[in-house]
Amino acid sequence: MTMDSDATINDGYKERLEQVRACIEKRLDELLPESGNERDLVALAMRESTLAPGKRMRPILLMLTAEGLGHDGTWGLDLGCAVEMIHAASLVLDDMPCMDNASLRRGRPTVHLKFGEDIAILTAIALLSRAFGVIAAISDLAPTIRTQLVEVAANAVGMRGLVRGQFQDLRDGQQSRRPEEIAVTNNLKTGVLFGAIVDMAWLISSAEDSVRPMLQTFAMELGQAFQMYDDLRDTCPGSEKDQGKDVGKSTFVSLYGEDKVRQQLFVHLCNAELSLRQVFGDSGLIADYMRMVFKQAALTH
Ligand code: GRG
Repeated sequence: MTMDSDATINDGYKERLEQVRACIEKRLDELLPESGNERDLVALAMRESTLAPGKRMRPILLMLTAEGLGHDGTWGLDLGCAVEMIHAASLVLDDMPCMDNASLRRGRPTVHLKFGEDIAILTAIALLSRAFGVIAAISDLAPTIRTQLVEVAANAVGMRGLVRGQFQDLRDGQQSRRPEEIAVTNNLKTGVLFGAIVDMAWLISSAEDSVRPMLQTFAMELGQAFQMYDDLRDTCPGSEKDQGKDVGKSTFVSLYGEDKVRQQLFVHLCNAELSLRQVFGDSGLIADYMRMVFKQAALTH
């Protein structure tokens, strides 16, 4: 995989990507409607935190994977939006004073700064329950599949995923950690949600059983790469979120330095692309998309 400009990306692919992105924005807007009451601060914060300009990487990945696996319906869109709400909830909590104490997210003041900590907590809980409600309400889907989708999402949020990853990061990240420990935490914080995304895509398509573990390998490699990218951004001025939040924390960047982390990131991306090829052959919309997202990680500053 090369991380050069997106001049290499086929125009048809770009157009498809923009269509997917536009569908996601529209559906999120529908799923989190304005309450019509300006005092309804939780509803407002749910909308603002989720609709704020994020990359939408998770719903895009879900829709592209489902499409690549042969799904031609609309289930991927609602699932993607549900995952984006879970992700938004995790960002609201992560930014709070008891965690990262951040002031900027997606280029805007964090939810607790704008609305207060009480509203931030309620917003995260409401987004999580909305996400599960959206999954459970997907119509025309076999009940056994729907139940599995709910289980996949629940595992990704709880003690097998985001919550455990965040707990490890908050408590163990203050001491020196072995590289294997950092990798486990990064997987829980970031890789497991990507794993849930590709598993959901697999569950709603009629792809063969054999591709499921390949998709998981792809997701875990992507998760490692993406958490490295996120850690590198911590020192990048001009980002859409706070810098310097990792000072004093044990991360791959503090352990190895930025240059080595960039090299490792590249290795994880190559591994991710290998797994993608095993599943999809050479037709690489997802690989193209990954290149676009990671292009910035190659920048020196
Ligand atoms: C109950 C959902 C829930 C979570 C509780 C707070 C928490 C546990 C977990 C947070 C874990 C965390 C902050 C992981 C980092 C994930 C990450 C790399 C975020 C940045 O993602 P981007 O760059 O953000 O895709 P945008 O804004 O573009 O969507």
